[in-house]
Amino acid sequence: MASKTPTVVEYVVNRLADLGIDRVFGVPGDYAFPFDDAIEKCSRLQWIACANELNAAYAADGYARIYGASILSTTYGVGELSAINGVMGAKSQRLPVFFLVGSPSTQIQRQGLVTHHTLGDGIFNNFQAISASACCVSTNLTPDNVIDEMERVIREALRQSEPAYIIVPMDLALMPVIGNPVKGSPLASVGRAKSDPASLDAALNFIMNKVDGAKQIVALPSNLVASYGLKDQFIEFLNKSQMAYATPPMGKGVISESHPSYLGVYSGVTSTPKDLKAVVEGADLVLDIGGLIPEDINTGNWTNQLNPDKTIVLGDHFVKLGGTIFTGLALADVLSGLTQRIKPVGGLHTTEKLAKFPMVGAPGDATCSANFYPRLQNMLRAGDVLVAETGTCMLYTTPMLLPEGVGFQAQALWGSIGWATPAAEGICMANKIGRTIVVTGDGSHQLTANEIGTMGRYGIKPIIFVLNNALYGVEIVVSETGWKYDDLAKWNYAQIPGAMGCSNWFCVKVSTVAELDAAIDKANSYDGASYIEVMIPASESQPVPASLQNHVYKANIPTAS
Ligand SMILES: Cc1ncc(C[n+]2csc(CCOP(=O)(O)OP(=O)(O)O)c2C)c(N)n1
Ligand SMILES: [Mg+2]
Repeated sequence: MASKTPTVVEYVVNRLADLGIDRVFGVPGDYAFPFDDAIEKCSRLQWIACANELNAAYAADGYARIYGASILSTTYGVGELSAINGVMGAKSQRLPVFFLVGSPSTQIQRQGLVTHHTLGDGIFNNFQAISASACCVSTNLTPDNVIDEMERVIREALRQSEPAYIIVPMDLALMPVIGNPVKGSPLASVGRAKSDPASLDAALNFIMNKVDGAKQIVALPSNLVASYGLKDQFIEFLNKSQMAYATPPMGKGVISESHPSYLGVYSGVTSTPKDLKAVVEGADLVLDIGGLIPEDINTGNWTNQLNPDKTIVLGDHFVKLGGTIFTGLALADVLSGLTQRIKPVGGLHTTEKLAKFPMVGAPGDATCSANFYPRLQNMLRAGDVLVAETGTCMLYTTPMLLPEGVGFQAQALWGSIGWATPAAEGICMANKIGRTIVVTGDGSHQLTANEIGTMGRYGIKPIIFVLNNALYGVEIVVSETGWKYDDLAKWNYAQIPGAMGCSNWFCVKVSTVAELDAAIDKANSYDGASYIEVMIPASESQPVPASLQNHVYKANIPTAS
């Protein structure tokens, strides 16, 4: 017996499930009920009921970082606009998030009826323009375009590695599709971009010519290597070439930090180890793999001084050195072409090595950053993903040497506080091999802490460290002390999971090193989620010198002399 023709929404969710995505993060709503129902009925997808749409978008961001793509579902207007900050963050990180939105029916639209979740102006496409601006591709689905459109949207989202906006009105959503449904394949076996063969050959010859003429070469892999699913391919390239490599902060965790060719974290004057800046910038040739983002945090406040005449950018669909540019290329093809052709190249070394943080702190000492981060580092093991929130914790985790097999996720470019807690939910659900360990400041956590209830509901087991300094501490570091707007409401953090219905969570507040050690021991052996509130002295947060702040803000107004 022929199977029933799927409706538009059934087709969409099943076509996306073909990619191997197994969760949908969202908040239901009336215009989106057709999507919500189709998702709940799809046996390959689990609906994750997030506390709000922003959390859902962050969770989808986290899931996509590990699996390679994800699904987010919201209602029209109020839902999608709440999600938009998180979807923009996913775009900045180059993550394919399929953003599903249900809208008022075309019957309502054609009659010009004024409905809820609109501005009362009879206009039904004004939010679409906003949501679509966070995506690289968007589509309005109908029964007769859905099959072609889904192929186009999936291909484009994966080709550009960015979110895709998919909207369908309630009435059309429930009509059967017209045409022959497509059965897709899992993400790992889907081809992404393709290269023009002649351009690829020319680019590879060009790069190899420069490589052969150089004695000291260093590679700088960016997070795009991870977004395009090229981690293993890059490791193959390293093993064959034995090329030295360093990661910019945004590339941290993409590639192993215990590989013999690993040099450290390259970010201008804030590079670790210190002499890495001179080593990278003194090399005959730099291979910038993925395209280093010249953003302030990623470059030690723009103190990177890479010589553009010695830096080949293996970018997103191009290769470039100075004015020589090859286009029509896929990064995957360039990397595999180089791996085939390259021979071992000369090594490059720093005098210092990226080392483990010294273990400091006597049992009776009060907890502080100096004794917390070595302990966090010490507990990491292969398979873990460390998720670091924007704030003071980024300053400590970026130079932290990660053991083999430990991933690292942060939102350095977009930098929207509150990201880490829901993102960790998505990461935890996609990370089937190890633990998800979150470190967040208290201020950031206050934005999205309600996602803890969702974590408890679905039984995931993250380890969460909330650093309680009762302050937006990093704001003081980059500004001044004394502003009341940096003081936080004093929450009893360790009570949050219990209040949110998380049963069997290990929750504790620690204020001494002995308590911290005991809490970490327990979390390491506990078969359940752990939530550890760590007291950090507010006095640690002190402003950096005015000269550095002027450099960071570029706000040094010249005075007439
Ligand atoms: C959505 C958003 N709002 C505001 C900011 C500005 N901001 C950046 S860091 C920060 C404070 C973070 O404080 P906390 O999480 O407590 O970390 P701490 O530095 O105290 O450890 C704020 C408010 C931001 N980056 N994103
Ligand atoms: Mg704080």
